[in-house]
Amino acid sequence: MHIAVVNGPNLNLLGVREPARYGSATLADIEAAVRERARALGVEIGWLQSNHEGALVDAIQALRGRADGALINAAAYTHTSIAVRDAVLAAAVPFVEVHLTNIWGREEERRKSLLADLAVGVVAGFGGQSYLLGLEGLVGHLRRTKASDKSVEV
Ligand code: CA2
Repeated sequence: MHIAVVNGPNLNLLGVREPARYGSATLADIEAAVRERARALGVEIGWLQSNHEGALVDAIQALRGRADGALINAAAYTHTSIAVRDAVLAAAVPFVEVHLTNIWGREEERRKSLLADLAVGVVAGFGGQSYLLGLEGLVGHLRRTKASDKSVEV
């Protein structure tokens, strides 16, 4: 099973700036923890971070038929990008939306997500652990739904 992890703008600054809000873990620390949990779950991980909306759109489009599922933290594009939403719709890959912070407890402009209604689920507010919780939830969901797909394949 292949899971793609897609990270949006400024997440490359984690651990370097604003540790009081986003924690002291770097994105590389979170990646290492996700890869370790993925090994334990027996799934493969692809990892991407970009500060560019078009690069994220390209990467999300390319998931179609290649990834079984995705974890997406589109960062600020979560709240603004219809282009990222359209790419997620086109990719048609089950995904969990993850956030380090509880976006509904923050400023008004961060309280809406243009992706959440398309997601299998959303995990927000647990720092880097949101990614691990999202991964476990997503893999469980995919294993349950793939198992039920097989039961109708006769
Ligand atoms: O809580 C999250 O995961 C966010 O997606 C993080 C985004 C923010 O724009 C979203 O509203 C919620 C920010 C990514 C990291 O931005 C940094 C900015 C300065 C220093 C360090 C990180």
